[in-house]
Amino acid sequence: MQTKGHSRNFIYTDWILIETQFDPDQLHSKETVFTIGNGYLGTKGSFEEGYPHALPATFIHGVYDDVPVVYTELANCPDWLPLVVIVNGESPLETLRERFRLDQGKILRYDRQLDLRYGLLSRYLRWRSPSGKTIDINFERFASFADQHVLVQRCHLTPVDFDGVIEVQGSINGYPENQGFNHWEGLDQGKTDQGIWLQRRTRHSRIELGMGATMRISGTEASLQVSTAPGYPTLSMTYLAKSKQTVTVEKIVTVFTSRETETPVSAATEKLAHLPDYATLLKANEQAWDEVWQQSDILIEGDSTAAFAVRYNLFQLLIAGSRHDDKVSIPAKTLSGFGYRGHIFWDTEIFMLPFFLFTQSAIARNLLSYRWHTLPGARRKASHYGYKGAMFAWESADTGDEVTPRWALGNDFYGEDVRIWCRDREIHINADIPYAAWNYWQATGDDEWMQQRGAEIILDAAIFWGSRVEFNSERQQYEIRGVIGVDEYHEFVHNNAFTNRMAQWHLEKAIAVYDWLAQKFPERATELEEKLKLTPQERSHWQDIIAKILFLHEPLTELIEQFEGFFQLEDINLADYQGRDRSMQAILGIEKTNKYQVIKQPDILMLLYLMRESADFPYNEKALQTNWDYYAPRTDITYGSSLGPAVHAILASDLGKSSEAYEVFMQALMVDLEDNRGNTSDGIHGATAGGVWQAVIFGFGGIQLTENGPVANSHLPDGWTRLKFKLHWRGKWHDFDLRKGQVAQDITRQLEYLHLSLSPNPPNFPSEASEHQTSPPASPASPAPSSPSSPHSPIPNP
Ligand code: IFM
Repeated sequence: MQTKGHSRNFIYTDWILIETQFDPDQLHSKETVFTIGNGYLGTKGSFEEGYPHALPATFIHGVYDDVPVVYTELANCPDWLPLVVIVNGESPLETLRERFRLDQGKILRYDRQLDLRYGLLSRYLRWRSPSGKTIDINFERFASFADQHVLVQRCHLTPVDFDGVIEVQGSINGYPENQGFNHWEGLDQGKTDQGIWLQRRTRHSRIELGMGATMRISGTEASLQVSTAPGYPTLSMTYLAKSKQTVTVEKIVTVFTSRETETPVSAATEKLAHLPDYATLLKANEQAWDEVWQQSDILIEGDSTAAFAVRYNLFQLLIAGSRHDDKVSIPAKTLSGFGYRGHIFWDTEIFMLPFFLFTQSAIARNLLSYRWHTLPGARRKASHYGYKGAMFAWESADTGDEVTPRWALGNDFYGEDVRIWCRDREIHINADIPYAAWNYWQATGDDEWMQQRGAEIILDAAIFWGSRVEFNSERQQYEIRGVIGVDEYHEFVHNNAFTNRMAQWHLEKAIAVYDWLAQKFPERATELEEKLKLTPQERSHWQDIIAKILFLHEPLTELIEQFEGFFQLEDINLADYQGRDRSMQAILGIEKTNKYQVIKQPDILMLLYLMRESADFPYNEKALQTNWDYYAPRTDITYGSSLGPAVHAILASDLGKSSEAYEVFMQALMVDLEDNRGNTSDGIHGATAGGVWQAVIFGFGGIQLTENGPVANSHLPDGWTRLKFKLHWRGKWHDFDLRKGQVAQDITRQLEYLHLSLSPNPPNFPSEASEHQTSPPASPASPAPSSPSSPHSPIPNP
């Protein structure tokens, strides 16, 4: 294994993250960093033997349960990790029983490794017990990528300087906690020929879970005992250990819930009874990962930190994306933490989805189908607020009903509670989801999905806008008042440019989709017209809104006002606050922040990014430069939202500001590996991970989507000598192998190139082909012809 790089906390090779020292102060953030998973569940990197204050957690997609204040949360599931090693004296009768634990005795070697290639987490330890017995212990675990219901652990034990009795206890802990709250009630437990099982049920949502476990030992004879302590079934193996002789213990766990089968316990025990051996399980897991990396990997040469860390971010997305269930989506903190309670935000569609869309489109389809399944909740929300159509939840969970907490509790006895307004006002999500659905269709040509599901999402969410806008008769324009834009530092604003333009874009696409449906699938069009009460009057209302929605922009300079009155707010020079370690909102307080021109995360710049390929208002070269110059210095990029840096990296890269682009890119890239926002313990920053992929592909790779497929006009950061990846686009794989110095940095040509025509015509291209196209590595992109009659326009945005 060749060491390639290191950071403050780790060293790593191309694929392996290595931690060589255990620091109890970083217990919780490291539990997040070493999360493993398989798209069905995620398990934090807690230790097999436990640790004081550890927060082991396994989250299974869709297993939500009620909880006060935040309505519902992903329930931490029974813990499959416990694997305890007890070193006894010379004989079983001896009373000195020393349990291996890191907070006692002496750690002589510590080495924790996460192998991204196969999702394998291992630890190599040499431990001296308080009484002086030394033992080498090597733990290994993976959540099978080949069979999502199978979880595997292995432990090699080698006494260094003693003979004696060793006991290994493997358990299932049926008392997992969500920060002090236990969601589970015990139903039953028992043993079979293969091992133990546990049956639990969530208290409110009544989701049943069945878990089974078996243990095997090799290298010695052992006696097996089964203990059925209530809620904590345990298998114990005891054997006589010899100095320098290695014994291997395997523990294999199976898990099902009533979301997949009516009889989770039988499914778990049945699978346990037919398990192949460890080597076969491992091989199947490796093959499954090989296939995925084959499509999703990014190779970077010349920058070992980026090379590893990009893969790390992709790994975290891959283990979070559900491959077999289209009723779930990826929470903001993936399946790796308690933060945001497993709720789903726009983070998924706008930040994470493009990675899946272009490399694992079946997962992208599942993610979007989740929104289709949750339309009933979105309709209930709209009707609750007095609107029509579907109003997607700002925070969504199993049903699609709004689950953003109304209040955040004050930090101390006398602190004021804070009203959270996003649930009521952060409505841009209603265009963000259709934006993603449209892009999925454009990139895949999946007409089947569009007519069955996508169209209903796009049309019903458009109906919402029709009822949400207000006509200002003085101005003779439509307005959207009382919103929170992407920039959450301003909590009650009128005519936020992002919201207004995205709503307008959405209505344009809704009309295009309706026309396409009426032409290609008239029965489905009629069905939806009836179901959604979609009348010709409604559609002409949309046209009227498209023509007359207010957009505050200065045509001469192309400067866009973030919302009405933004330019009248007090200005701020963020350089005056240099050396701070908190967000501007934390420094100024909520009320005061509202009064300043300080922005939590790119808002206008986010809009320009999303519109960059539409060649449509407001995107153009001058607009990008002008608005960057105005808004970038006013954005709290380091301490505001973690969603910001990747977006800035892409735009800075477009503008030829390569060192600035790289600097903010690194902030995004290392957000969890370096815990640079101090909240990695809450879980992986899923949106940032998705933003990292977009920054590499669309920023540094300079990928633009043309009629002839994706084309690169790369601007690789200093030091990067090679960038290699592939994209799946309209039925074909496109391989890119970009080398430094071979592509001219020509911002003018690049921006001209973005001005592709936008036509409302639906796509019309072959839906599946396996042809591979290798892009010429050295050729700068040549401007694509923009033909208004092209059946492939409009080009989707990344
Ligand atoms: O969705 C984001 C939002 O844009 C900024 N605050 C955190 C949310 C969840 O990541």
